[in-house]
Amino acid sequence: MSNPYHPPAVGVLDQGPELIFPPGFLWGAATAAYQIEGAATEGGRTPSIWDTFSHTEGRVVAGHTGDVACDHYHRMPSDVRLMAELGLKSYRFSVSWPRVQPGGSGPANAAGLDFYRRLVDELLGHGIEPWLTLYHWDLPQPLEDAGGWPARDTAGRFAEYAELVADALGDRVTYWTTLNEPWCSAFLGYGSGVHAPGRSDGADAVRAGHHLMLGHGLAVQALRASRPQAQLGITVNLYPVTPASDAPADVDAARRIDALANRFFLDPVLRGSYPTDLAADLREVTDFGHVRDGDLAVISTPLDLVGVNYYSRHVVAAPVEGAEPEPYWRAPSCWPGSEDVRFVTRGVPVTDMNWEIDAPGLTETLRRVHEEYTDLPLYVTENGSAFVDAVVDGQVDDVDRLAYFDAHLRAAHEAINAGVPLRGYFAWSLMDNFEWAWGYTKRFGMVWIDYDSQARIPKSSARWYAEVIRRNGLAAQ
Ligand code: IFM
Repeated sequence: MSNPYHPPAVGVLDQGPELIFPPGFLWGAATAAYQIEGAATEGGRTPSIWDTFSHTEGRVVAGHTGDVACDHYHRMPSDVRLMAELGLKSYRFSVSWPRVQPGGSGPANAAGLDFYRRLVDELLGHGIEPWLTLYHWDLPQPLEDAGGWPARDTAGRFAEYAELVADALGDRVTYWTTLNEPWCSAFLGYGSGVHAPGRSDGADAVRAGHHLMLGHGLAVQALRASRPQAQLGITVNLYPVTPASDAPADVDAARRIDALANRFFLDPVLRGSYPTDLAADLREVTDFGHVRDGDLAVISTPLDLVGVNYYSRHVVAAPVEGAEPEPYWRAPSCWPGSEDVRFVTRGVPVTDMNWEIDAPGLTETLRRVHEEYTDLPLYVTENGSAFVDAVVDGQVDDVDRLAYFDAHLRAAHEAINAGVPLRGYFAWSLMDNFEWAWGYTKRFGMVWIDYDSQARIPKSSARWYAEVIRRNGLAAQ
């Protein structure tokens, strides 16, 4: 039986002078609560790990915090009007756990839920499909104090929180994703410590990854029970991983990084097992004693969709003597058990994050998920780029970002042509925002934010994207 929520993706493409996407393709843009809302202490909200982290000296560039961010909490109605002007069909946002359940336990906070009720009602009133993410990294601080994601109890707490949100918003939200990018929460948060809560222990990172997925599975079960009509999924950040050469040592380095970056999450969620090579690679780090009987059945609870976030490719090689350690997400501590793998820079154009631009990698990634893992509908739940923008005569002409989107949409279209049931695409991000450890120094938005005046200026990419949405496709090249 065809699924009424996901229009068909294959066999309906116009092959004429334009690249036309399937009817009903869900064109959207995404944000996350801590990155845009501000109002950190209003309406009963309590601190999350990102409040603590960003207020700790030396953790975030220039000491930036999300205290005010884009002030979206106060400007939400006009932000939704802007989305409507751009013609967005959907808006992907995240709910702030410490706003709706202060402290991470106990009853819901009516004022917090009310903000999201109003947001959803505004969206629906403008014909924009709300897409709700339950967890985009803002763990309530008391849950971190009790052990954080390395502690099993956090998974159960997450499911309770999911139920509170479902009770309040389940009557008006169809699309739900549980976690955003559990790799980042686990490996940047507990492995390298460059993200909140800033801990650095390989075994904890692996435990965190498992408990995040356990929380995901428990939340899916709770949501399914209370909202049988909801469309449920998870968002994972995936990378094609390519060996720098066909030398066996480079091929093995690529296998190890692929296991940690991709298969660590895809296999449990979509196959109900951990990859056997991963356990062998990690034997010095953990014995996986934290995995209990029944966990993998919970983690692989059936879904309705899979969200893929795509930004770049990893090219890896075996170590060379005396090589310099890599920065940020290439730091060895992000990759427990693969500390000696080297990430190779190919000299291709990069974004302001220094991430290599590799649009074919999106096609490859979507095809892999579909061909190796699942027939479920796929959505690109994030794709985008940071570049240095400037306001000139009141305009922001972000040609590099526009070209990035254009190339990646062509790659997405190619995946559809290859048979991938891709049903939507969400640009990251609707607006410039708090880019985690980089604070406000990196701009990913289609809409410029003036952080002094909070003025919004749609950039060239926003106007271009509005036209893509209007025509449901791109001009042929
Ligand atoms: O800003 C982040 C987002 O929160 C998660 N995915 C990657 C984006 C760019 O780094």
